[in-house]
Amino acid sequence: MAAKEKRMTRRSAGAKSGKPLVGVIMGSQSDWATMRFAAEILENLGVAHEVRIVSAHRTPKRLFDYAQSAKGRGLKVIIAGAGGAAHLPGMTASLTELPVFGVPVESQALKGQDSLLSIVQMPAGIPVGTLAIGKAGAINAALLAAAVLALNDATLAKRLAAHRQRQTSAVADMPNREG
Ligand code: RP5
Repeated sequence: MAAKEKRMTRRSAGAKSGKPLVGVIMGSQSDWATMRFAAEILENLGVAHEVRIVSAHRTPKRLFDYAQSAKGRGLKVIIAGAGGAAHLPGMTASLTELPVFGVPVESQALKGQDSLLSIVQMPAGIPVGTLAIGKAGAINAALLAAAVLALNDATLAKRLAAHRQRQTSAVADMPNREG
């Protein structure tokens, strides 16, 4: 794929083969500010992943090519983030048998309510696992993708457990009254 298609591939040291297992796609460069949190979590957990801009309405051919080749290329899960009338996750899910997790990106006009409803209200038959709007959704999509992969990867399961443990340990017993 050409550089102009803004491809970014991240290989993680802990991944068995280095081949991407998770595809993180987004409708626009502007979505990166949100979707980078998904990539960050995958990076920290050592999950091999790739990051692409794939717009359902601006680059429909790219979307078809990406989704239809995803399984054959070895991807196991796709995380798709989009804002506005966010048809990207649903269209992606319609073109692949892989599990697709949708992240509603916060739009300016409606604060991501439009994105959320577009992604979550899939008619029966083509599921999209829909996360929260914005950063929390991006983080949780990555954690969910890792949890799916961890079902068949004991090393990753341990990393996920350690991640949770660090999160738990970081919660103080009492609030800092100065903060
Ligand atoms: C969607 O429209 C994208 O997912 C993005 O969230 C939104 C706005 O895109 P830009 O106008 O910033 O490219 O396609």
